[in-house]
Amino acid sequence: MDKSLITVTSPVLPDLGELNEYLKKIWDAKWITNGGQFHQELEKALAEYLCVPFISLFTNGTLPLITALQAMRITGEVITTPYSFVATTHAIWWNGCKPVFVDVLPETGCIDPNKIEAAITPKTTAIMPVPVYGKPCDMEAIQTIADKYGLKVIYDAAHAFGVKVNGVSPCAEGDMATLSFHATKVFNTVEGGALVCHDEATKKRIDYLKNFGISDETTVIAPGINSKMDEVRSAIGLINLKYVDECIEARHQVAIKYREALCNVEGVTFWDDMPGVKHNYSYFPIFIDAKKYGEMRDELYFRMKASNVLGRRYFYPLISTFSTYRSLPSASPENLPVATRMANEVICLPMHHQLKDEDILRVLELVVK
Ligand code: T4K
Repeated sequence: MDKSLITVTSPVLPDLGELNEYLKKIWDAKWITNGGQFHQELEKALAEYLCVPFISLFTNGTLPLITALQAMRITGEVITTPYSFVATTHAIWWNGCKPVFVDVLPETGCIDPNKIEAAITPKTTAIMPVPVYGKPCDMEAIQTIADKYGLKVIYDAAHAFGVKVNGVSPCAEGDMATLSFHATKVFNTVEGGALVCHDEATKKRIDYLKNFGISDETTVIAPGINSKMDEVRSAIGLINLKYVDECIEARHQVAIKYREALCNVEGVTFWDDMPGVKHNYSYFPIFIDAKKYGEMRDELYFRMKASNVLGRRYFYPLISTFSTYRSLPSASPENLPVATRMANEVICLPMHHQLKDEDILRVLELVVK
C-alpha cells in the first residue's frame, strides 16, 4: 500500500537540534509555564509578524473564542456561519448565548453580509464571522452593519494566519480575532491558539481570564479558565515562525499545480486567488458538481480514501445540522442553501508544504478522469 497522503500538515520543525537548544534553556531556567520567557517572546514575535497591537497566547484555538465572548461580556444572540469547524458555534454555546446562523457567499464560503441584517433582533449583540480556509470575509460590509447596530465583531481567524488583505491581517479587524495553532494549521505550536485585541486594558483582562481570572495572589476578577500556553510549545512556535513564510510559499506552489491540472475538469470547481489578497493556502477545497463530474462527491472521497489519499470533507456536515443546534430556526437548510450545497460538494485535497510532485500526481490521477 502507498503511504497515506494526509489533508493538512504535521509540525514543521526542520531541525530537532534547534528544539533541543530551547529545551535545554527551559530546563535550565526551571520555569516551564505561566508566562515564561518564551511565552513572552512568542507573543511579541507574533504581534510583529501579524502587525497586530496585542496578542495573548492560549493552549488551543477554541478557548480564545470562548474567552473573547466572555471578555466582551457578550450575551443574547450571536450571528455566525454554519460553514466552519464546530468549535466556532460551541464557543457561543459555552457563553450561554444563542447562535444564529446566516448563509455564506459562494465565492468565499464566508458569511454573506447581505443576509446579516435580516437575522438581527433586539437580542443580537455580536457577529462571529470566519475567514474559512483563510479566504477573507467582506470585512468592510460586516463592520458597517456592526457599527449601524452597535454590535461587536469577533473573527474566528483560525485559518487565516499569514493572510493579508491590502497589507492588513484579518486578525487586525473587528473588536477581537482568534487564531488556532493546532498541528494541522499553517503555523502550529502542536496545540495552541491566540486572541488578538486592540488595547492594553483588554489584553490584561484576557490574560487574567486565561489564568482562572487571577489578577494577583489574592484576587480573582471573574470565573476564568486555565488556557495558558507552556514554554515548550512557545519554543516550538518561535522555531516554526522562522519557517512559516517558506511553508506558505511551498503550499502556493502546490495550489498552482492543482489549479493547472484541474482547470478543465468538467464538474470540478475551485477558487482562484483574490486580488489584493496574500493567501496562505491553508486548504485546497474543490467542489464536485455530481451531474457534470459523473460521480457523487462521496464516491470520489471514498475512492481517494481507498487509495490512501486522505482528503477531508471540511465542512461537512454543517454545524447547523448537529443535534445541539439543529432545532434552532436559523439552522433550517432552507435558510442556508449555499452552505448546504457547499458542504455536500466539498473535498479539501491534501495540502501542505511537504507534498512532492509525485504526491500531487497521485492526488490528481484520482480526481482528473
Ligand atoms: N475555529 C476554526 C475555524 C477551526 O477550524 C478550528 C479547528 C478551531 C476554531 C479550533 O481550534 P483548535 O481548538 O483545534 O486549536 C482538525 C483540527 O483538530 C482542528 O484544529 C481544525 N480546526 C479542524 C478543521 O481540523 P480533525 O478532527 O479533522 O482532525 P484530525 O485528527 O482528523 O486530523 C486532520 C488531518 O490532519 C488528518 O488528515 C491527519 C492530519 N494530521 C493530524 C494531526 C493531529 C497531521 O498531519 N498531524 C497531526 O498531528 O480536526
